[in-house]
Amino acid sequence: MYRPFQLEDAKAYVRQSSLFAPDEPLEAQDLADGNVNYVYRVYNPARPDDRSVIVKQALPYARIVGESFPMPLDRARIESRALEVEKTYCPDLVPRVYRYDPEMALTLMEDLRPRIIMRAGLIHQVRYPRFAQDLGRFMARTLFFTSDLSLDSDAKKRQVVEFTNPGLCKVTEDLVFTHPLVDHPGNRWNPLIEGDVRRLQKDELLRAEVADLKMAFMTRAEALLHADLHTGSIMISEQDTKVIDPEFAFVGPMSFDIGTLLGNLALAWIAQEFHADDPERRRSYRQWIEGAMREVWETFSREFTALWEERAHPEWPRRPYRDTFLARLLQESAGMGGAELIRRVVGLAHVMDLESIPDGERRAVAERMAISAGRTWIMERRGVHSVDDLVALVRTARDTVLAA
Ligand code: SR1
Ligand code: MG
Repeated sequence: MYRPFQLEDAKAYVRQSSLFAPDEPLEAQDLADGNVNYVYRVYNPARPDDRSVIVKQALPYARIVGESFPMPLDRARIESRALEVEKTYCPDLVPRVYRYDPEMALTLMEDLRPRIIMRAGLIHQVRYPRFAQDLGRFMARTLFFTSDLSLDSDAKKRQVVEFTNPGLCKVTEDLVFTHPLVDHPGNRWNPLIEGDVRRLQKDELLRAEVADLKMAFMTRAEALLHADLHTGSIMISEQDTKVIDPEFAFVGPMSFDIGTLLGNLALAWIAQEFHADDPERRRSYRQWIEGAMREVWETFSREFTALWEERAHPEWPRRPYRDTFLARLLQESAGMGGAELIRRVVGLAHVMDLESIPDGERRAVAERMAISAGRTWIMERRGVHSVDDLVALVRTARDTVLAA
């Protein structure tokens, strides 16, 4: 029978898992810092660096909100299966799964220490030399090989069924696309930006564009998405990168993964206004983030193009259709990224990049930049032809807010 685990339950579970010797000493540590699940690390205190495992358990609700925010346990199945699929195409970029237990909605997986959550590194201006190429390749390969460009028509339809994830898709539909632009009790924001939020929520043209993006999210079964690909879903070091937490996975529009990632890099860029107090340090770190945004997209489009050229079903034409496809994909990614920028300021689930700015006035400045950049990424997306266009819109948002 399912029951939520406490620290001791996690230890006892691992003890009987045969991953450790019967007499091996074990300790457990609570690691949960995401929004939704329990996460424990169980380890041998005499050999903590090479004898450890992660116990991740889904709760029937979102951990940070409580029972008023139900979330299906089936997400543990979705996550373990998505990790298997991702491993097929990018074995070096995902954690190893040792066991999935459907009854306990629990997964035993590789402990990724000493890598850290990328968002924390970005806040402290850490540069990750492999990140952009790793994420560009991750998205190119997972999105290409799970799309109709690569899968047979019947296998693709079976994939849609297997990864039907209604509960978690609804969370995204609400939290990313619907709630931030209406008066919803789940929303929260810094009271100092009340006027900006109310203006945003009265913007009917913006609401129409976001409705169009939501329609794409809900109806376009293009490829198996990670579907929560923000910088909190990446564990990283200067040596390598792991993409974690694909519990929101479903078959949807590729632009959602690309846009979520670019939007979160833009949030990191904006938050440097206060995290990097020294102007030279700020300028140089922002330059690194801009380079990473560019390289993510360039690696993605180069590898995706090569796969299309060499591996796509012959039924799919190459050029000029491929060029049209990629141009549209970047524009729609801008829109998805814009929705992400806005919802992280106005919606239920905020991000540490901004939340860790202690002074409310200073945080409000960064939040206004995020709202303004998000709005222009959405409204002006049809004029976006490169990542430089997206960077330019973020810089304009910064300049406009600072000049006001
Ligand atoms: C209550 S869940 C809120 C958010 O956390 C996840 O990481 C997703 O981003 C979701 O929108
Ligand atoms: Mg997550």
